[in-house]
Amino acid sequence: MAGLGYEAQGSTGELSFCGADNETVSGGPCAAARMGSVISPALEWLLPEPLLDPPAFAGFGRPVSTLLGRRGFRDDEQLTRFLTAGAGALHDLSRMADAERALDRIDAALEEGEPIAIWGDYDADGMTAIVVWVLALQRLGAEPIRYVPSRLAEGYGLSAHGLRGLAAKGVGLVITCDCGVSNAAEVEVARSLGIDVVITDHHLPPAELPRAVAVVDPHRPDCAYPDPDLTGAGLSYKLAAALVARRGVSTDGLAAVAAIGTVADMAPMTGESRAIVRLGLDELARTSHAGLRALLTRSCEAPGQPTARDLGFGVIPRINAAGRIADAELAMALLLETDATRAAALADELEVIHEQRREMTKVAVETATAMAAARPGVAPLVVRDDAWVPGLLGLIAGRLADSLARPVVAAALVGDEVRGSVRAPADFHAAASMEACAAHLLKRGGHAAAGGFSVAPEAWDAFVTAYEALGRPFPVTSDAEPQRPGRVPIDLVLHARHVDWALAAELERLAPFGPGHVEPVLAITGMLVADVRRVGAREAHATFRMRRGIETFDAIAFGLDASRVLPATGTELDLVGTLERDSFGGMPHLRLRVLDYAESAASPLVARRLPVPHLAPTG
Ligand SMILES: [Mn+2]
Repeated sequence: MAGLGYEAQGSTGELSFCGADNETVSGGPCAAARMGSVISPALEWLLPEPLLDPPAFAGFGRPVSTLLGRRGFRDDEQLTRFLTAGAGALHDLSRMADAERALDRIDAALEEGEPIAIWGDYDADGMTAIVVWVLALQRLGAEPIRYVPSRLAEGYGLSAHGLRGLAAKGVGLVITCDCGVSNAAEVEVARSLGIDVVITDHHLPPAELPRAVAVVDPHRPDCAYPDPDLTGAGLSYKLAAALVARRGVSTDGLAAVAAIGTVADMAPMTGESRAIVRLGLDELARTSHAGLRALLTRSCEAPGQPTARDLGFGVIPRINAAGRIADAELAMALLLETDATRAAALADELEVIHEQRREMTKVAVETATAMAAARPGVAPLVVRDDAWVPGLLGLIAGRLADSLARPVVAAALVGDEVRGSVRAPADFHAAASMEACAAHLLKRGGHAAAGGFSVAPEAWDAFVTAYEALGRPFPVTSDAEPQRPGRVPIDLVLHARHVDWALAAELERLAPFGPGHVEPVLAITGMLVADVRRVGAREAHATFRMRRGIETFDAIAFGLDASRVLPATGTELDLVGTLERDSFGGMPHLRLRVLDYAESAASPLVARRLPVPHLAPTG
């Protein structure tokens, strides 16, 4: 019965306007051109395709049913399986190549009391993967050494230096997580030192696998595992949970940590990763673990009910901050701390690091933005400042690439070499671009959207000349359309009167969101501006009090561009954003997190504006 809005009118009710088609109506071209002073959208609104015959799902009104139909759901059974994905959705490990061999070797080490080391990575996936293994092995009576390579001195993956140190400590077994599959040479070093290596990794393996005791990687061509999208932490969880289950020990609490790494590595929120995140969020909600509680208290909107969004925007940036500008050990120590007093102290320390990281990133992005402004149109663009720390290069390149919609390299002198991070839109292949300039580079690695490299300082100028000459798209054969900045795909177009708690509750049931299943974006029409004002430090945000009939409706735009014109009181305004429950200050109320807005007269929604939608009983 709920939700008779534009969506609910069905496709026949969706009007074409001004020659624009229904799928992609860009920035209100007709109305905006007509009226110069009218507030137009800042982004391009990609309106949803009308569904001829939207399916109906039990427990969902027509708007959300339509959305689910657009996302490919066909019947209640399929939808329920997706929404309730949990332990039952985890795949059996028997089809994972080498998993059995890996577990057998670890079992043997436990039997013998052989010293074990866990080798991970300095990002949130790598750190949480280590913690999952440590928690599991502690439950089985072992106290493994945890090893994160130095970002400055060693870099990503196994290193001969680190392996020698572990050998000196008597380590007989190294388990890698989130790395290792490309370390054939280092595995030979380990062998010569008498160390067995069990590799668990989710990166693409090279043609020739390392000669390790076991190489567990769902991307192995000979691996029949049904879901290759596990992250380093997710894969560690699968193996570690199987190991403790072999001995009849509880796996409780392992998914809580694995969920953090799974969200951090942007795993699709569809398959097994979705099940791990759902299990993990449940565990986090009821955890009494001191370290996790201390972290959640400082980083979640409602620490008793953490969401994937809390992980993405609160928990993970804090864990990553340790690995970027301080020491990964700080974050891992916190995730493993069982004493409340010590956990609070560690969490406070991490809080300071996190704040420093934010400030350093802000300053660096401002510098980089100024460099970019001096070179308009250059793409790919290379920026370098030797004051930047290596842990921030990826963030700087990413922010700049997003805001400019151009491929960007951010680089800095680190020790005796220049390191760079590439971030690129869809028409530019980062790994291929480095390949094309390989003659200038010392090291390189990455994939389509991101990569990293190092170059000798004396080769820097030649590299920049060659790299910026690549042009885009790259490779040139690519027919990918150059990415334009600022597009927002919209899931539902609704009249304000249909935005209510029932709709919010239906949308909440679809969480967790992530790649492959993004948080639904609504475009809402039918509201007048009661009051809009800039708020926050440096007036970075704007709050909207809207009027719909006799009711008010709140919205907030975080990080609203300073140049964006605010609408005057009484303006008819269409809002685009995500619906959220705001509990700040006690009484929970509905709020739209605004991505963009436009005066109704200039809004792309005029293409969908219908004759007054009458509320009539349906279904
Ligand atoms: Mn990873």
